Amino acid sequence: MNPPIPDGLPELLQDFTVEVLRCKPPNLVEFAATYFHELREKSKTGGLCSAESGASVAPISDEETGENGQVDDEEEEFKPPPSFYRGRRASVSAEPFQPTEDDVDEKVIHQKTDEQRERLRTSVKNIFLFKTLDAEQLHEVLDAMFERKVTEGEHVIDQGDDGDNFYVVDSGVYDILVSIGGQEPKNMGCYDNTGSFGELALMYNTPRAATITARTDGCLWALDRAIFRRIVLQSAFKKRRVYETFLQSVPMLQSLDPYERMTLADALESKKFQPGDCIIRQGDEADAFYLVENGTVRISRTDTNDASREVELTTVSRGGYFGELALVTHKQRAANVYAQDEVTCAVLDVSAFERLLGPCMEIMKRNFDHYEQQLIDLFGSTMDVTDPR
Ligand code: 1OR
Repeated sequence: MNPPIPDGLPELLQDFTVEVLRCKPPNLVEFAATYFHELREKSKTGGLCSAESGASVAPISDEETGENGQVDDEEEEFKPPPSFYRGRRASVSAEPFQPTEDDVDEKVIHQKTDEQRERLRTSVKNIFLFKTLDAEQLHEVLDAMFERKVTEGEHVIDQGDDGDNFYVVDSGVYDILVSIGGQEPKNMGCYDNTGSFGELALMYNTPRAATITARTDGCLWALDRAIFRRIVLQSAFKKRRVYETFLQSVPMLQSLDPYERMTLADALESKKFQPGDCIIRQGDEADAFYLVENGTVRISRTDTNDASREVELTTVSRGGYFGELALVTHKQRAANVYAQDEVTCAVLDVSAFERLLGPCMEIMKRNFDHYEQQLIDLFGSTMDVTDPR
């Protein structure tokens, strides 16, 4: 006699299989571990499952977004993504973010020498979370930041602790260690003389989601929690919210960790195009990567046999991307891209593309063979797809 099949097993395996087929994860074991871990968390908290496990997250509704795609409701309670309920005190971490909760109006000024101010200006140049600040806000933030010297081996942040400061790296190398489900912390990467960290606990009122240790002596710029929340938080948070939802739906980005998708959201900028606008011109230098948020673009290439003629190659709609080829190959633009109707793209500049989309490089490169084949089909030649002429 066959042993009885436990209740729920077929459904459990079926759901998991559907997610595997939907997400096509590069590492099945890693995906399974995360999927079942999050399923357990979900059953404990009764909460949502994040895109990391591939489980669906409701798309942002029209009522939630205004004309420019921003979240309208100022008083909305922002909940942290479930993947960050990983600290020691997971139950405490579910406290939602209240935008006005710890407002402080006083200006805080930490005096700095000219040399310090100059170093600080350089360090914050590429901090995505500061991109949404106007000149006055940025000035206030820079005034409020203070220097923190760090020695090799020092723990700047411990996973599970309460959040006090947001940090911008001035110098030094800092390891990111994450313990999932109480297991030994794993090294997830590092900040090498650049970047920022410590925003999650301040944004979502959650315990620290990672441990950050100094691999070398170094120097950080710290911003106090209350000032971070008053000046940086609202606009940055809204940007994350709007893009996170969109980014979860982009198939090419499925291999990114939810945290990596958030950082990507910080770096994106929306650009609108009118029907017929040329977004990319064949032969131009490449400076950005585009994800289609709304509308459709058409891609064409100058006919190799008749330079006055353009041959249609393909169209790309919401969730698709373009502009990666020249960035990856460091060559000129290989095709023209036009807005077919009203188009909104989320645009990533070249340095952010290189920093943030490394994990998706293989997926993009796989497409290059497809481009090559398309050109052979259209022009009958085996020319290099990366040749713009
Ligand atoms: P925090 O306030 O939680 C620790 O304090 C900081 O480490 C955190 O904010 C982030 O700024 C930073 N997952 C969570 N936090 C991370 C991660 C991370 N990387 C850096 N931090 N992951 C690594 C992604 C490459 C995902 C791990 C599963």
